[in-house]
Amino acid sequence: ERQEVRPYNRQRLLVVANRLPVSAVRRGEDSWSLEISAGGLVSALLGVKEFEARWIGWAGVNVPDEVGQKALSKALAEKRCIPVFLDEEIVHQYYNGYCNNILWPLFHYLGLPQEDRLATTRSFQSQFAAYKKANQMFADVVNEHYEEGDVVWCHDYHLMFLPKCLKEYNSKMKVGWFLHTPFPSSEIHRTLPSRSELLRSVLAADLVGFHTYDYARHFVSACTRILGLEGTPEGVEDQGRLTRVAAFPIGIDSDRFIRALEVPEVIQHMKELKERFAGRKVMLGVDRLDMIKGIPQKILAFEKFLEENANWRDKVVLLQIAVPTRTDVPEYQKLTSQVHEIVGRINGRFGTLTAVPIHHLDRSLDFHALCALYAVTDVALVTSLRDGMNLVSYEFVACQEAKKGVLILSEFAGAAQSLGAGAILVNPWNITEVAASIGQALNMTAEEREKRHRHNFHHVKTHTAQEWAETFVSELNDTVIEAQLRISK
Ligand code: ADQ
Repeated sequence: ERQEVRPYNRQRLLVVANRLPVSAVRRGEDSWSLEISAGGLVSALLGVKEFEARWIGWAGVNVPDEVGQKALSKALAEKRCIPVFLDEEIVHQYYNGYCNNILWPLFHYLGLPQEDRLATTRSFQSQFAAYKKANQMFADVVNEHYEEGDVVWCHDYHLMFLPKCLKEYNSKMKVGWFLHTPFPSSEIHRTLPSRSELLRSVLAADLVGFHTYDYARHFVSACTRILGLEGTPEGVEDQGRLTRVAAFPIGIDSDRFIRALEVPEVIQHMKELKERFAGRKVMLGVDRLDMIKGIPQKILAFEKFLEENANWRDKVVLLQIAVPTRTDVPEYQKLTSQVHEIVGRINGRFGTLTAVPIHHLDRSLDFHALCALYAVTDVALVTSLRDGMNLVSYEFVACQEAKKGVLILSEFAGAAQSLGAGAILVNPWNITEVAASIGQALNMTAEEREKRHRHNFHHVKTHTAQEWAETFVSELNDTVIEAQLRISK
C-alpha cells in the first residue's frame, strides 16, 4: 500500500553517511538556513535515477534543544535529509577521537597514535565506546525511517559498526557498506585493539565495497587471518552466510566539469590567470590540508627541482590550494605551520622582487574558480602518501581537453590503478624521483602529452560517479536476491 503513494513507485535508497550533504546555520530559535554542499557523493546519487534517495547523517552542528531539533528536522525534510543529533561529547570522542585520530591515520598506514600504544588504553576504550554508541544512534534513526524494500547504503569508516546494528533490528534489511579510504594490509589492521569487532560488524552487511581490488583483498585477508573465516572469490563466508566483497571504483560527474569550461565567468577567470602567469608554466596542487596528501613532500620535491634546474626558476610557478580541515586536531595545526614554514623558506630562497615560485592558499575555491584553475594548469601534482581514490586527479583530467597537461600521480592513490597509464606515476616519499618527474612533465612533447591525456580522459568520461552508484546499488539488490534463492534451495 505504501508503495502506491510513492512517486513513480521507485525503490527508496537510504544513504547513511557521517555528514549530511548540507551545512546548517541557525538563524533563530526555530529557524535554520541550509545550503547543499555539492560533493562527489551528492552528484553521484543525484544521477541514480531508478531510486528515490534519502540522506541520513549528522548535520555538523550541536542542537541541544528540542525546539531547534524539530525545526532543523523539518527544514531538512524538504531536502530529503534526516538528521542524527550528536552531542558535543559524542562528537569529540567518536568523530574527532575514534574516527579521525585512530581509524583515519591507521587506514592510511600512519599507525596508531603513540599515546594509545602506551598503556593509556582508557582513552582508546572510551573513544571506541563512543564510536559504537554513535553508530547505534545512526541505526536508531535508520530503523525509524526504514520501510520494507528500502535499500540501505552505509558510507565510510565512521560507520563500520552500523551494518551489525541494522541487521540486529531487521535481518531482512538490504545493507551495503562502502569504504572511501584504503583498507590497509591485514598486518596494519591487526594492530587495532578493536580489530575483530569492527570486521565482524562490517561482515553483517550483504555487500561490502572498496575503490580497488587491493583494498578488497586486504579486507578479505584480514577476515581470514584475524577471524579465521573463509575467503572465497565472491567474498567472505561465515557458517554458510556469504558477505559479498567487491571493488567499485568511484568516478566524477565529468560532464559537470566539461560544461563549466563554457561558462563566461570561468572563461574570464581563465583569461585572468593566463595573463597573471604569462611566460611561466603553471603547476597545481589541490588538496584538503591533511597529512595523507603529502603536501610537504610535494613542496620539497618542487624545491629540489628548482635547486637543480636554475633555468626554470623564473619560468614555473606552483599553485598549492589547500583547504584546512579538522582544524581543532593538534596534528593538523602542526601540519599547517610546517607547510607555511617550508613555503616561506623556498619563496625566500628563489623568489625575486616581482615573483615567487610558490603561491600557497589556505582555503577552498568555489567550483568555477577551481575549474578555471584546472584548465590553465600545465602540470598537476597529486602526491598523496595514501589515498582511497583521489578525485582531484579525475577533475584535472576532465578540464584538460584543450591543454592536455600532464598529471604526476602518487602510486599510493587508488587513482593510480585507473589513470596510471596516462599519468607519470611516482613514489611521493622519493623527493628525488618526484623532482625528476617535474622535469619530465615540463619537457614532455605535445605528442606524448596528447597520447597520455587521451587515455585518461577516456577513462574519466566513461567511469562516472553516477555509474558507480548505480552499479553498487543494483549489485546490492542482486546479492540479496541471490542469497534468498540460495536459502530457499
Ligand atoms: P578526500 O580525501 O576529500 O575524499 P578527494 O577524492 O581528492 O579527497 O576529493 C576532494 C574533493 O574536494 C574534490 O572534489 C576537490 O575538488 C575538493 N577540494 C579539495 N581541495 C579543494 C580546494 N582547495 N578548493 C575547493 N575544492 C577542493 C575521500 C578519500 C578519497 C576518495 C574520496 C571519494 O580520501 O581518496 O577519492 O573520498 O571516495
